[in-house]
Amino acid sequence: MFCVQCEQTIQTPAGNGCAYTAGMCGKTAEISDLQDVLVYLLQGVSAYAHLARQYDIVDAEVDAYVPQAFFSTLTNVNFDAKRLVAYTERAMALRNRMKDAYLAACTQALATAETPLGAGQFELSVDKAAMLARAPETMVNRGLSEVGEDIMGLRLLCLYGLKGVAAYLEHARVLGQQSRDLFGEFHRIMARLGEDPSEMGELLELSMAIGMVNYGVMELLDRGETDTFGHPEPAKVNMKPVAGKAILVSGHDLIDLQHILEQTQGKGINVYTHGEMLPAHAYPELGHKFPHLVGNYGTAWQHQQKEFANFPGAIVMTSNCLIDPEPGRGIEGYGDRLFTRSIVGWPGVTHLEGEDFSAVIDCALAQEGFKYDEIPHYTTTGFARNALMAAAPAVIDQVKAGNIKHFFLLGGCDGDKAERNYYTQFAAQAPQDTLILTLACGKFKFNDLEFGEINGIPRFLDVGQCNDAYSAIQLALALAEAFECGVNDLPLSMVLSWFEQKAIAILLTLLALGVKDIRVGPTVPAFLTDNLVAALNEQFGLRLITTVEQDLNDILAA
Ligand code: FS2
Ligand code: SF4
Repeated sequence: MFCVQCEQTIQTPAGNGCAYTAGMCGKTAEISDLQDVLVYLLQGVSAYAHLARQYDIVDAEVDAYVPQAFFSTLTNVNFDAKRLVAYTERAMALRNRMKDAYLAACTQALATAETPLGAGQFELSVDKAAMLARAPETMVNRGLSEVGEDIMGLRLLCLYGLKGVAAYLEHARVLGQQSRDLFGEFHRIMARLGEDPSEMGELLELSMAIGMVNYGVMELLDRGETDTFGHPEPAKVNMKPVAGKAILVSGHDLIDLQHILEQTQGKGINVYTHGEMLPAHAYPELGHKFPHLVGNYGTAWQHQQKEFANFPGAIVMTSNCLIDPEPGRGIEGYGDRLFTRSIVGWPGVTHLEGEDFSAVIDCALAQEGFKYDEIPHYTTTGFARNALMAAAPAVIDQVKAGNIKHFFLLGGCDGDKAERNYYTQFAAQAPQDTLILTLACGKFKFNDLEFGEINGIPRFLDVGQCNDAYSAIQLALALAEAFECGVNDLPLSMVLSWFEQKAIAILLTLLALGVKDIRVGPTVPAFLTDNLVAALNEQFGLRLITTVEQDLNDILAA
């Protein structure tokens, strides 16, 4: 196995990456190897999907399938060998279908068919043993000794960034939003990565193309969410439980939450959000419509083993981040109360397809539920695009009057490392005449603090999930227009926290849009070499966080 895609990857002086019997996330060597074979084969599917587009052959099932199956290999998504083998079988069938369609079109046009290099030529009789036997040739760091660490680092930046794009393509697809052009660009890049490109210039171009395709996909997803559930309106969310039977919904797929809310109406069950689902409270067709969506339970993903063990009801994981539901170490397992959806999987945990959540409801009714109300504690969420635009004129007035001096976007993932307390301290120490925008699960590091207001404008603005980076970008563009300057000239600083591959995709989007001087933490991605970090610093001003005091001083002095 070799995997270096997330922030908690193993780092040693001898080399970075999870490379032995299991990763820090609990992914075994077997699962990692199966995922490598799946990804390589998917690159081959994209190779033929890309070639077939020359003849205007577009297969909607292939367009949907490649990102969906690729998403299953993202950190903390799918640990189930059986399902990974099944995804690979399907990928092989679709690769052959695309190849046949392309070859037939070439024959008809009397043209010579191209043979894609690398992944496009991969043949496999799909079963687990055969996949494991072929895994070494598909490992994500294949060819390292020929190309060196800098080129490998750029390949991995592209591969992992594109994996984040795949996740957002799938989230948009389940809301009925698909784009032929964006799928086409996705296949082009996926196919090229399967050919193991080795030129630094080309890989840098590909990374910027990934950033731009991700911008389009986040826009698509924003449309899917706002068309389906309305535009978020800021909502106060109780972060403490109330008495009664309970269902907890985690992950990013709002449509699952809607189904659950509809099907639990009048059944005496309270529904709670968890982690990245928190912003759902702000959507008119979710939080505003269903009073039995009573609040949020718990914090970010890395605390789920304790929080889920103590949750006296059923738990639904709609997307990442999932970790072992039978942890031991004195923590009671909850695998029998856990349900996975979409591409999420854990062996032995019930996986639900379709729109019927009666198994979840039955499970919740059989559990004890919360015995009493805890004293409420609130956070506010829902400052997405429309709410931010509505507030923009007042914000601009306060900037002009000198009452708002700076904006911080303190967004991204949460995680286990103690160094992540930087983000709590940064939020707490940001001067009173500054606004803090946040998004994604990193907000749980500070969304229980009191920030107050500046002349009626809340100092703390929770924009939403990670993909709502799209909303934050729209605000930055609107402010730049209002002040007749570039985004980089605004008193706006981005201090991001990364954990998994969606954060890589968003970072590439910001870089591709020309945003400079972004700070990232708690560490630099382990696949980026010192040379690459230096190059990104030179070109984009990208830098690692230092101390809160130093960074605040530097930012505010600039
Ligand atoms: Fe948090 Fe995990 Fe949103 Fe990430 S719940 S680290 O997937 O995408 O952020
Ligand atoms: Fe290691 Fe992260 Fe890969 Fe898991 S996802 S194996 S922790 S690098």
